[in-house]
Amino acid sequence: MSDRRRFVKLSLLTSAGLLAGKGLFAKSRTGFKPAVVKGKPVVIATWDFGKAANAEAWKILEKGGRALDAVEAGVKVPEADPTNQSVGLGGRPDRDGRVTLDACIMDENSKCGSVACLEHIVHAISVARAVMEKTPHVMLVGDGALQFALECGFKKQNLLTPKSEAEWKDWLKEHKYKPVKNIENVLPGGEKNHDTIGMVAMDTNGNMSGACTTSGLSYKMHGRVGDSPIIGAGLYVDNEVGAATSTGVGEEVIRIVGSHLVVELMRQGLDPEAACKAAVERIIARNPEASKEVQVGFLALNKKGEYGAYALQDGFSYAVRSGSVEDIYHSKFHYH
Ligand code: SD4
Repeated sequence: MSDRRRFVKLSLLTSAGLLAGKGLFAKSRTGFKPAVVKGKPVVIATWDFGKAANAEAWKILEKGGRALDAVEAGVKVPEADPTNQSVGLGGRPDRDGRVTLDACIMDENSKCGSVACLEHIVHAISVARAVMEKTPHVMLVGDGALQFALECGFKKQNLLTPKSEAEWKDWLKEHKYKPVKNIENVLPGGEKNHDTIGMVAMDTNGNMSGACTTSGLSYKMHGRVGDSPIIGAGLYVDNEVGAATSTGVGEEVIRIVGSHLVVELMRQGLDPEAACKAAVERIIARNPEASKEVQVGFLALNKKGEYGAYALQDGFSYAVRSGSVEDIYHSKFHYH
């Protein structure tokens, strides 16, 4: 997994070479500096699997469709993928063996919807959108979220795949059944045990939306909710300024209301990467020792179509799709 993430590719499409000559791209051999593409439409998403999600979102954006529809369609790709063990179907369960999903969505009018600790429904993001569009509320949790989803016609199904179930049973053998700080961050063998898809987009009309969906930290306590469904923490969109999303250990993100912070920093004039970096530094300043042990990554897009990311640790990647770029980049990070 980490090797794959270290794999950095900066293969811009053919026109990119010409554009680079004109200084439109900040081209870098390492790939650490993202190409700056001003313009719309554009969609960015967390991790390598964001690339396939962006491709789905792009089908809507390139036809002039709405960013809200694009981000929902985009994140449904990893939600439906049983091999992705951090989102939707096939997500790793909590300590009780229950797959509980967190998701939220936000549009250009600051309308938003969210579900937390939702079981048995693959497309948590679509339930979140239904909360936004069909109820007077922003957030539904647990049984109430499930009840609402079923009333809306979503299909109930078992989200625990045989692979995730077998791994959970193995995990139970070696781990004490109690919360231990940071045990959630790394699986036996050193593999990181969590990811999330956070996606933000700007459509041809210049409107921005975002979506974030996850099964959360693996083997979390039952009922634990992370940053991903919390508007302002895992996702924030301000159509005047920009949008941001996060991945990593949600508790750290919630403490600084991370995505909202990134957007506010962009409002004050920081570019997306600088805003993400400042948010990461806020986490470090709050608790320098704890910040060494966890991963958090932020990803942001501003109204000009510029994007950037920053993470606590090495390994965070993000995918970009625009009229001239379809690629995966390696985020800069603090701890070397
Ligand atoms: C959470 N932020 O539940 C999510 C998990 C995640 O990379 O993003 N992991 O805390």
